Amino acid sequence: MAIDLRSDTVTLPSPRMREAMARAEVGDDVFGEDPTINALEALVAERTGKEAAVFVPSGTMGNLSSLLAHAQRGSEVVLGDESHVFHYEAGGASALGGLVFHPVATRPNGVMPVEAIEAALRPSAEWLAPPGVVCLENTHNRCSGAIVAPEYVASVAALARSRSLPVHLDGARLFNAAVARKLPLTAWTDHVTSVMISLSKGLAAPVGSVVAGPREFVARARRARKILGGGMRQAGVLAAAGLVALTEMVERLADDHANARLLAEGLAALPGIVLDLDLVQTNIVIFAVQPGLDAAVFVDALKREGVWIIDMGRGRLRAVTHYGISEDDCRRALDACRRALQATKAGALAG
Ligand code: TLP
Repeated sequence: MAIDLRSDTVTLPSPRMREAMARAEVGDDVFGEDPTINALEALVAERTGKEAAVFVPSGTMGNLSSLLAHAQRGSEVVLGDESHVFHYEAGGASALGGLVFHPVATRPNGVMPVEAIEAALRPSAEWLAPPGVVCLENTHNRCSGAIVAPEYVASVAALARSRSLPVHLDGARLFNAAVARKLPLTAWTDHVTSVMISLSKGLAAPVGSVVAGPREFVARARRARKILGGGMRQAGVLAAAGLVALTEMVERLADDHANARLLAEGLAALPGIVLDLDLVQTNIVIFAVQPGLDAAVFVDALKREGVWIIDMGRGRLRAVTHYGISEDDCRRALDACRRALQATKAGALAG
C-alpha cells in the first residue's frame, strides 16, 4: 500500500463515521428540516462563538459563499498572495462574483504585514475598486501549515473594523492550530466576522465544510450557497460524519503534528534537502531539494518507492500527515526519501 502524503484530504471516514452515516436522521435541508445538519451547524456555531452556521459541500464553496455574502461586485478581496483562495479556488470569486483579488505579499510564516494590508485598502474614489473584505488563512497551507497567532488576527481585525470592513478566515485547518496551541477556536474566531472550517481534511469526514458568522451574514451565505448549486437535500448522512469528526477526531490531530515533526526532522537531516523546521508547526511539511537537483525527478523516484507527495511548483514539495499515516509510515517514508535522493543525485550526475 502506498504511503499517501499528498494531502489530508485523502483521509477515509472512520468506522464510527460510517455507522453514524447509516443511522442518520435526515430531512430536506433546503427547507431547514434536516435535524442532523441543524445539529452540526449548531455545534460549529457554538465552537466558533458565532450566531449561526451553514453546512457546505466543500471548503472552496464555503470560502466563495462567504466572499459573495460579504462583498459587492466590483469590490476587492484583500488577501495573501500565498493564500488558498488566491491560488487554488479557480478564481471563483472573480468568475462568479465579480470580485477583484488584491493580493498582498505574504511572509514565509503565513503573515502579511499589517501595514501592507493597510496599504492595500484603497481610499474612497470614483475610479478605485473599493475594498470589500479582508481574507486570512489559518493554518497556512502554502506556508508549511504555519499557525497565524490570535494577536495577529486581532490586529488585522482592528484595522478592518476601522474601515468598516469584514474579515473572513479560511480556517480549513483551524482545528490543527487550536490543538497545536491548546487554545479554543474562539481564540481566533472572536476577532473575525466569519470563518470556514473543513471537516474533510485532518478530521477525516468524507465531505463537508461549515461557514459560521453573524446571523444575517449566514443568511446571505446560505443564499450564495443556493446560487452556487450547493443547496443539498437529505445531506444529514454527510453531516452525521461531520458530527463524529468534531466530537471524536479533533484531539488526535496532535498525532499528525508529532508525525509531521518526525518527518520534518528526518528530512532536514538528509543531505540534499532544504527545509525550515521553524515553520513545521502542524501537519504540513514543505521542503525543497537542493539547487541542481530536479524536484520532479525526486517526486517520481519517491513514487516508485511507494511514497506519494505533491510538487507545489517552483521547486517546493509538500508532505502532509493525517489519520491514514502512522509513525511507522513516516519512518518508512524517510527511508524511501533517502533512496529517492540517491537516485535523483545519480541521475543528475549521469545527465
Ligand atoms: N486544500 C487542498 C488543495 O486544494 C490544495 C489540499 O490538499 O491542501 N482552504 C484551504 C486552506 C485548503 O487547504 C483547502 C483545500 C481549501 C480551502 C478548499 O477545500 P476543499 O478541497 O474542500 O474545497
